Amino acid sequence: MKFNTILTLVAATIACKVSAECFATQFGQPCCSKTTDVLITNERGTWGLEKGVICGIAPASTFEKRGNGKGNGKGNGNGHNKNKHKNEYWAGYMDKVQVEEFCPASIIERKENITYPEPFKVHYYSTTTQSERPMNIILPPNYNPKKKYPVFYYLHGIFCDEDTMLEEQNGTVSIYTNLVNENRAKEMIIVIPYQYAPAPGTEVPPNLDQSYYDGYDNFINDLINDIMPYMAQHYPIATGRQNTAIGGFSMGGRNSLYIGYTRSDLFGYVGAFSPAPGIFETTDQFSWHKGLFQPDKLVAKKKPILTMLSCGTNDSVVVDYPEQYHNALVANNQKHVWYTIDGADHDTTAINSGYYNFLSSIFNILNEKPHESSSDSEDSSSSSDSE
Ligand code: FER
Repeated sequence: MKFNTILTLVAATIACKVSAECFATQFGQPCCSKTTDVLITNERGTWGLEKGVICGIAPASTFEKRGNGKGNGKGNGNGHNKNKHKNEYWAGYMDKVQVEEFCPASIIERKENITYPEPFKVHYYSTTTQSERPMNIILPPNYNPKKKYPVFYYLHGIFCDEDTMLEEQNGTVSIYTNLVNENRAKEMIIVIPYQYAPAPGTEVPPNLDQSYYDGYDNFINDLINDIMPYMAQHYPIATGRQNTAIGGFSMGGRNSLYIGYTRSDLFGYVGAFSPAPGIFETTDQFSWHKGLFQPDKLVAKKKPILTMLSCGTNDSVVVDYPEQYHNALVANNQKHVWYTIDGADHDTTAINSGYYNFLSSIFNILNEKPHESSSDSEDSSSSSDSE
């Protein structure tokens, strides 16, 4: 990514460690070795923070095990989810996700016998920035304006723009189309906006400073108040959180978590691939971040149908921040899928992997029979809601 070329980065190790036994280890967390400062208390116990990782201080005296929240590991079994009540329909969805650590080369490469959709750029007026703004759209292969399609908002990294995710090596068009061709992803509209959306009068040159991150933090308003209404007005989109996904790489992953968990009423699927620092207040190797949630407030009002977090084990840019988010979700009893990509840095391998696993899991595809055609639309997604 451009980020790598702009900065000299200090390599750091990812803290994917296993620790000595205590109550915390059953939740995939280490025990605190020194600290007794309480970060969060929940029904599992009291938790502290050591070297950026949530650790267990003491178990709750009356602990009641819940049926979820384990959230770590690759491929979460294959529980069969019978559609009982509307509110429970999605309950086991995340258990059906089968993560594949690396996106296969055969899914990244373009094939001669397949027609790939051509992304195109539109401009919309943003009341948030009070300016015309660009965004790219990918319509499904065999697009039929009489159908209705779910929408995936895909967010780029820092110092990038609406074109970056369309660079061929990122696989945005090829992975999507190859998966649809194999009936392994639903037909959807993919929207790739420009994420730097400063409030009028607050624009600053790109830099590693909170004054610049503010323009990214404000993107939530541009997306919800300007882009989503634009999409509803101009394209045949299926509405509702069960038809709306948000995901992205690095700065885009951070914002997907932020937006998805702030507006869980609007987004049912959240993908954070190598998410950047800034969800919680912190100072990383580059700068101070004001934080978007208190650690114990990273909680969705409506349970996500799927939250997926990933990162390379050798990520030298966001280092262990993705793992911290995973830890916070565990501590907050927020079910999610978390996996690491062995040896990957802050790079295309990590992007391809996150995108591949997310695309092949969203919009209820895991409840469809294998090889069933996924392109039928009016009910290309269930009308049920998750809460
Ligand atoms: C940071 C480190 C990395 C940061 C952002 C990033 C907001 C994002 C990297 C990327 O998008 O590739 O401290 O601050």
